[in-house]
Amino acid sequence: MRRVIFATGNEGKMREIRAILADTCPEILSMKEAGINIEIAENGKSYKENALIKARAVAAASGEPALADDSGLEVDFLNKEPGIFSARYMGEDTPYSVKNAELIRRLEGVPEEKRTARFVCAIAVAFPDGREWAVQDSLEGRIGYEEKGGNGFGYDPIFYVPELGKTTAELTEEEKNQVSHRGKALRLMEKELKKL
Ligand code: ITT
Repeated sequence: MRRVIFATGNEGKMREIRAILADTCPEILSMKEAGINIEIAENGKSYKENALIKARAVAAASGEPALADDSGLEVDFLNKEPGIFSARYMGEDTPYSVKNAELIRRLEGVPEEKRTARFVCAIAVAFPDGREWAVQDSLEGRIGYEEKGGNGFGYDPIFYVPELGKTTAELTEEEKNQVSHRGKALRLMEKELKKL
């Protein structure tokens, strides 16, 4: 697929997506670049449903193929909160330094082995002719005790990957894309798109 619109308003996601898909999809437009300015109600019950809602809306509005990402952080000790509500947790406009501090506070006194968490990412594609599907993958980790690292975005500074001994905010973008939920899900989607 040479040209595709990526249905996201999140700049952090967009940067990663462009790097991950650089080889197979040279022309990836953000919604802004494609001149699409629509409000999309993310009222699905799962990451895949929400990703499909976003991709479908943008394919319909543009008449072009659209990809979308719906992702989130699941903290096991908090019954998988914030999950699909990760962007809206404590309010969409609340700075991540505040959201991250609150998650750390809610895990105060919780031992290492119970701090397990994962990043989940669903990627959906929708074509103007109605064909659509979604894939999903994840990255396992633990919630740290303080913010670490200045790369990435969102919850990256508190998401510690034991195998790497670093948070995802301490990884370079390339390192993160190799192991991340988004990297894995996008590569799964790439494989499916190549079959078309
Ligand atoms: P769009 O819907 O416009 O794509 P959004 O930020 O609202 O942007 P989501 O509804 O999918 O996207 O929410 C995902 C949230 O999960 C995101 O805002 C971050 O808080 C968090 N998240 C997802 N992937 C992440 C990552 O790689 N690193 C850090 N936080 C991540």
